[in-house]
Amino acid sequence: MKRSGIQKLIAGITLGLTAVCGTICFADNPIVQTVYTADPAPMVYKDTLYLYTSHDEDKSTKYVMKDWRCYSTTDMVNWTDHGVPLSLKDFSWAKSDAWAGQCIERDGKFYYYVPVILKNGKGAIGVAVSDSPTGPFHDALGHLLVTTGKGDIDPTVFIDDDGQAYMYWGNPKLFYVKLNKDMISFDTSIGNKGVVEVPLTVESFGPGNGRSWCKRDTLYEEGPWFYKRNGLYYLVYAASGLPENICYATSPNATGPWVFKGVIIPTEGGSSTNHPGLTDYKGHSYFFYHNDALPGGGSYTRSVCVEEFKYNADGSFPTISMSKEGPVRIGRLDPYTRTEAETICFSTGVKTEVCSAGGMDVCNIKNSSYIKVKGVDFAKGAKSFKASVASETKGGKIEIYLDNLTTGTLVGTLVGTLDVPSTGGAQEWKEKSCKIKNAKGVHDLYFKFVGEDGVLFNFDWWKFE
Ligand code: FUB
Repeated sequence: MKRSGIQKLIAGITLGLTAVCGTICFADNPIVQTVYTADPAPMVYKDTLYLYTSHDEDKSTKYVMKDWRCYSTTDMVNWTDHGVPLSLKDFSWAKSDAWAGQCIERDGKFYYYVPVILKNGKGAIGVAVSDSPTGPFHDALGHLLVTTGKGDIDPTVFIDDDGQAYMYWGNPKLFYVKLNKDMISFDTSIGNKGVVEVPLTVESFGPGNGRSWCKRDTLYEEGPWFYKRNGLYYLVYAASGLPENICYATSPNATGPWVFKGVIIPTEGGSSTNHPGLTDYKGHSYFFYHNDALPGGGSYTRSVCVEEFKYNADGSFPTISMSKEGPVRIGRLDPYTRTEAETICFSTGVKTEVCSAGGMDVCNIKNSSYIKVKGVDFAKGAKSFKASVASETKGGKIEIYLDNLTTGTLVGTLVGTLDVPSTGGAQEWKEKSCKIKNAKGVHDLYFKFVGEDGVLFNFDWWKFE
């Protein structure tokens, strides 16, 4: 079809902008677009950054949360979906509310601390364990780890240099225990049967602003994130009533007293909660949080985002703003090794599911949905593309673009088209390939899915040759 003059003009401007600022910037935040995620908890293990999240159900109007999710990256822009490593069903004694948790490694085992509601309606913290960061996790105790009956949510765990592990948690109170080396029991010789309540003083957590849904003397609300950096302990937390912002306190000791330091992320957007998760990775500092940025987003349909930041010289935080761009890419993706289709920088219209061939696959693929993969290094050039696909319908096509989609006024480079036939079943996997032209150097890669109405096919992995 011939493009009109105005379309040509817009396309020209688009190309000009592309030349100036690289590729057209499709947002990279939120990190996950296939489900709503909240309460981020990053963990670096070996050379990979794992991200654990809670999960808001689609169209939710309450905190209806049944499982936790896991994602990983090595470049801070492309995230691989590892599915559901832990769910409420794994705790036979729990009833509901799979809220904010944190996973930590000790001696090659991974311990996932999570809050749940018990069958008697009270809250508690449980702990699950796995030999792999991506699970599956199983209930480590067969019963709860700790309960005070006073808002037992949002556990955060840190292992100090001397090997002592601490777990802080709570809303509206703040508690900690000193975990034993086994990570599934705690020192009962301190506090009240081992549980120490942190004094919520104005000096430690800032003066209450009267905005809380119930009366608070300080800004502390929930979602503590506890860690140490350069000998200084940090408690970063969701604060200031609803809608929340994120504040922090520091201390020279793991157990306080804490000194209030101010706001890091001001209130922004339409989610009434926020939740911090921090880590350093490959020499960069990252702040994870959640907001309402995905279409359909709100207080109960949240999405995890990330920003890179630099600590000030005295260890204090700069103010951090929420962005659509997220952090700068810190690696390149090698397209000549098998890449899971669920390794995604940004996508629209697709979902993921457990794959019969192992791991996850991308499903719910419909006409015009797409996946973007950022920073793909084709080096001297690719000649062909191979993918594992399955279709119980008529199938469709994968159009492979570099730098942009070609859609509306956007112009990318179409380097190949893979025909996906019916394979006889939604999990009947077949490898299909097509020729590739002009794919050299580093590019953002787009898979645009094309076909008739309805679900076209599923997509497990891909590779260029
Ligand atoms: O996601 C449910 C709850 O909302 C979390 O546990 C809190 O931190 C808040 O984000």
